[in-house]
Amino acid sequence: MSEPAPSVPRILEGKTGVILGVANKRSLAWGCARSLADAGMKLAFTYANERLKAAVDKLAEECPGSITLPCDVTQSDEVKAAFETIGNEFGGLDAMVHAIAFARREELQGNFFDTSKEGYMLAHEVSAYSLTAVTRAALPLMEGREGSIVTLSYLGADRVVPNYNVMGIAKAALEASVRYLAADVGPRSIRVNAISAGPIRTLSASGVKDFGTMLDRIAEKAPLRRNVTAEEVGDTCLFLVGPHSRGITGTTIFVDAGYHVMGL
Ligand code: 1JT
Repeated sequence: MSEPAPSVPRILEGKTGVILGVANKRSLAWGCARSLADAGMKLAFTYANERLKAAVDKLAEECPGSITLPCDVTQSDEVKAAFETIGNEFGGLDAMVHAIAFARREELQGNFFDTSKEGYMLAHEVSAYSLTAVTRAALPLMEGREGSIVTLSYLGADRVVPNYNVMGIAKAALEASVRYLAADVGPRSIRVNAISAGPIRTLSASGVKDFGTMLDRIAEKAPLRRNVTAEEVGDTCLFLVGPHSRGITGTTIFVDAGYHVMGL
């Protein structure tokens, strides 16, 4: 059963949003969904394939008025259909949270120079290009509503993090996309930002070797001397979606206990 909803200000009452990338309760996408739903937002959840449907359906039950729908972001017809359904069900969109990334496990270890062309292309298609594809699809639904788009990144976009490899290149492309998209859609009063999250134990991270050791090293070095949680990422997402961030677009905000400011 779900915990009783914390009493937070319902600043997103009457607003609608779509969350792409929930896989399970630990997903950063779920942290974002919880924060937005607790603030009163009505949500649509997308899942990439039938294997994920049951889990997403179950989590969506915890969010009143929410819907779930299939959307493999590599299939333009599925993207089109998903946003058509959202338009019909919700009549418009105030927010979109893009929390999708993929790379083959063999590309997240060893030398970056061994990345295959196919592995490179796949990581970029799913993790970077998809933001542009779904932004284009969401635009007609956000017209005249001061929409906000949020995506998730990682420090590996800016620095060499051993083993992050092709995902670092894809996240750099994602963060550059955030800037170009922000410039494109800003004149329509739509904002686009990224959250660069510290590492968190999620399904994606479960395949990464020595992930636990990495979390411990980060907790020792970070100014706050700890790792971050999906709830903390979710609350920054709430800030970026809500009116308090109305002057912010095109940027990447770190939610990493301060780790990125350290030189050694
Ligand atoms: C993907 C995966 C994207 C893991 C990810 C990710 N963004 C952050 N992580 C966690 C992570 C992973 C590595 C790392 C540091 C953090 C898994 C595949 C799907 C895309 O390197 C030190 C490898």
